[in-house]
Amino acid sequence: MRIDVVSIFPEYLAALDLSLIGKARQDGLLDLNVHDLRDFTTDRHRTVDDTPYGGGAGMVMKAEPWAQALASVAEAGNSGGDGGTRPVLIVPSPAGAVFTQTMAYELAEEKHLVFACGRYEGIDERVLEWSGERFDVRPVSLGDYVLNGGEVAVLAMVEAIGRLVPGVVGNPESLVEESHSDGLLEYPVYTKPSSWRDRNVPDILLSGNHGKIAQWRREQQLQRTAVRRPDLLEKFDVSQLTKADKAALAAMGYDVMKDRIQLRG
Ligand code: JEH
Repeated sequence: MRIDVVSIFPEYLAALDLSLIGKARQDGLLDLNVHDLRDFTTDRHRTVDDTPYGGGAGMVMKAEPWAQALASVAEAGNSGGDGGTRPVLIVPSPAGAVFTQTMAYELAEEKHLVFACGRYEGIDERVLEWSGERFDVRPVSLGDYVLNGGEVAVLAMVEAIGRLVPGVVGNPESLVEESHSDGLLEYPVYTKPSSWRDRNVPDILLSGNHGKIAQWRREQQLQRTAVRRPDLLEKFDVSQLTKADKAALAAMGYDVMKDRIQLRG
């Protein structure tokens, strides 16, 4: 997979040289390229921003440097020149659709992703319209809170997507287990020693009974999700529930209906 990131703070993306994603780059699984937007300006001051039409606080990123940068990376990724699928342009924005694991799975299948990191009050809207000719454009938000720019969102998204590219995560079994648990929170984990400051690891995990352990972990997932993220439980696909799951939910005060899970009373 080829990934291009355009930013006025390319050093911000240096963290992608580390850890799993850095290893995947060394192994040739991810071809990650970071570009400085200012390299695509033509004026002496390398200007990337200007005042907003209609007034208001702050500055807006100018269209032309973005058009130059995006045309350049679209070209770079089209070395085959086969006119095949368009690259996906991901534009982090507080006004985007919230980035989800489902999006990460879908984007991990793409050949070429381009990330456009805005700053200030964002990028001139015409850049997104114009980009539609070359890219499949996706305005995406990391979540409902305000950041100062797109870079932190890109670090998170590249990590979430990159780890799903075949070969990037060393143990693909962990990805399979993860996908089976999608939509539920994780179960709690423990390591040695089995007794630490008067706190013991749950006996079941020391029992060696793998069937019982799997059942306990699943119950923990359901319980945690019910308490911490009831919104997830109410959206959960009922057809994924086993008989034991339904019994555990009933014991927690949930009614399992034909198409959804609902808190009783
Ligand atoms: C932020 C790209 C480019 C700051 C404020 C405003 C909110 C009401 N999850 C995310 N949060 N923020 C970003 C993001 C992602 N992905 C993000 C960015 C850029 C992504 C520039 N900024 C800074 C920025 C305007 N306010 C947005 N409004 C709903 C709380 C008030 C106005 C725009 C851009």
